[in-house]
Amino acid sequence: MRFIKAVALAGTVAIFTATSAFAADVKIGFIVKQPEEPWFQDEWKFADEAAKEKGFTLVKIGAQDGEKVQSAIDNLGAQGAQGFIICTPDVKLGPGIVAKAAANDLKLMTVDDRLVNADGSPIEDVPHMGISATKIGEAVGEAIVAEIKKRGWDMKEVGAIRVSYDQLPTAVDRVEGALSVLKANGFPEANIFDAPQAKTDTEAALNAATVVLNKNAGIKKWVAVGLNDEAVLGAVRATETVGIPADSMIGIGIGGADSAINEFKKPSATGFFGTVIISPKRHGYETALNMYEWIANDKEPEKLILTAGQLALRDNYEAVRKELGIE
Ligand code: FCA
Repeated sequence: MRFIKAVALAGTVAIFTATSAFAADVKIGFIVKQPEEPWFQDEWKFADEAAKEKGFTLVKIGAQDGEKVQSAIDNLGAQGAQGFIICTPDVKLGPGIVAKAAANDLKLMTVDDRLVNADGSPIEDVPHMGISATKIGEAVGEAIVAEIKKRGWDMKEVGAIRVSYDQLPTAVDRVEGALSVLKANGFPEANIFDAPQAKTDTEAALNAATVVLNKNAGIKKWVAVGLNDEAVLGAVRATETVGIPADSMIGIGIGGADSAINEFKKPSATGFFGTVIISPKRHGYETALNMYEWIANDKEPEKLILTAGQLALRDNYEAVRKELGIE
């Protein structure tokens, strides 16, 4: 009896050691297209939490173009990683990324921006976590319409800046979601102006929105939509530059990371009226955890997870963040 107990105990210890040794061997890459953007820093922060919790190594890499993506994947392969999560700088790199991952024997998941095939259709085989873009866009549109009504504006006199990045499907879904609600509420289509940004950051959006404002100097009241907070912030900065006061602008972003929070912290309100907060915790922690489970326990992640968002304004963003567990 004593012998059996001893053997059982030794077995337990052996299994325990084997599992923890294995966790330490797991290496997961987390590649993002814009490492300087607060959203991606938050994703990394929450992915780090998963790494700490499970005991695996997380390798964070910024890759702003296709070449950097290729070398990042090769690098992960050479380091002995088993898988990676990526938000690609260009969704059209899809087939190339899939091939590179396979060549390096790396499991692949995507986050935020879904890879597409040569014909533009999504690569459905690669597990993806994105935001429910149309719905979140609609929430932006509803909040803008509510504020237009509250301010008693005549929609015929209002212009809408559509800060656009149409090569990215989730960006199209987000802005079209917002604009569909505006149009359904009587916003004239002729007052919607496209401001194509060269990159998904504030500076590019500022440049694009400035062109629209200068071309339509007769319009004195504006609203703005875009794929993220940076896009809308660019439009807000553009209105400030041309002298449109804060109370004549309603910009609502998507994100809720520091870009938006810093704006809400300013002593007086700007044209950045609100944001739909999305969850970097789900996109960072959960994707990293799912990848770990795939590698360590052969548990395949769901092919498609779409996360929700919640509107936050200057006066309630702290409560909303707390509610979402991202404080
Ligand atoms: C895209 C945008 C990011 C963020 C993310 C969820 O990647 O570029 O700003 O909104 O989707």
